[in-house]
Amino acid sequence: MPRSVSLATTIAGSSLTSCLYNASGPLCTTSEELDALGNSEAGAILSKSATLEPRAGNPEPRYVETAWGSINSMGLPNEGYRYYLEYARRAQSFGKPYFMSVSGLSHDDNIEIVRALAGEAAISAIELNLSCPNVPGKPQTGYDFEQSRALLERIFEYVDQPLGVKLPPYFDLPHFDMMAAVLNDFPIAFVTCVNSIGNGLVIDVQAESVVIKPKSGFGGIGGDFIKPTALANVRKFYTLLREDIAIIGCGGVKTGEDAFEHILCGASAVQIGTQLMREGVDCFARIAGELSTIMQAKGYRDIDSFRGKLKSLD
Ligand code: RRO
Repeated sequence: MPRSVSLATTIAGSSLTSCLYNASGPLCTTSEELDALGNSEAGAILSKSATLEPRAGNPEPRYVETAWGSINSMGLPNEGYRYYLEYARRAQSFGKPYFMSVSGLSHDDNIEIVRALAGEAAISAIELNLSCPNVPGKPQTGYDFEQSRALLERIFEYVDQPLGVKLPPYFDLPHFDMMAAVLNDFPIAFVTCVNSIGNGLVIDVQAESVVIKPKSGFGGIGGDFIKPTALANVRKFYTLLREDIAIIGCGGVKTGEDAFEHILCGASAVQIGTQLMREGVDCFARIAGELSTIMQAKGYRDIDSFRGKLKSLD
């Protein structure tokens, strides 16, 4: 990385030496995977969305890579929140923030988990997942504005650490306004835009079949196709939310140029999902190098020099 360039950022009061880290989901479920993130150039460690109790998740095959990205219906496989709480102490040795993703199966579960995490200083922040598309029978909370408000009202009675939310992608402009009106009423530290585009379908023409087993083949779409949607969501929430709410971009980031685009739209940090699955933790150093080269060529010394400064044509 060119010396004159800094990729440092601050999220929820925590300093990150690199604005690039993992999306919750790929390669962050076991302590070995979390250690690998700790030893990599990722700016933070974010754990797999945790439920109250451990879950095996949906039947396999449940993740398939395609030429353009991925489809998944993992179904929230995770070790249960106690495991990720316990891991927080070990995470400290890496000298970078440790964020915990929480995705209780009910409002009560989410409350119970955030109450249990209270007082644990080694958890730098909580990313509350309002957007898992893959648990049969459980709608995505983020698409129900009243439910989102009701959950946040209860969560903020109990939560101790700074809290952000992981949102599903929105596609209709009034929906951005409606969700922003909810979020602006709470002391939210950050929003992560976006989760996978829910319930897509990938087909194997040779076999005349779907490619993943759960939910008749329907699953969350990640990768190249979701970048324009992710950028739109980052941009919209950057313009609609209070200034103190950081935006974290997630969706379609394979290169330094992709990360640059997210930051230009307003992202203070950028998460990597499908590409992390494909390439492993070396993606963080590679993308950091590419982003630094772009910044140096443009004369930007840090990400605040261009964050949010996307130009319009009018
Ligand atoms: O585990 C999953 O199936 C999953 C989750 Br929790 C999520 O938030 N997003 C996604 O694409 N898959």
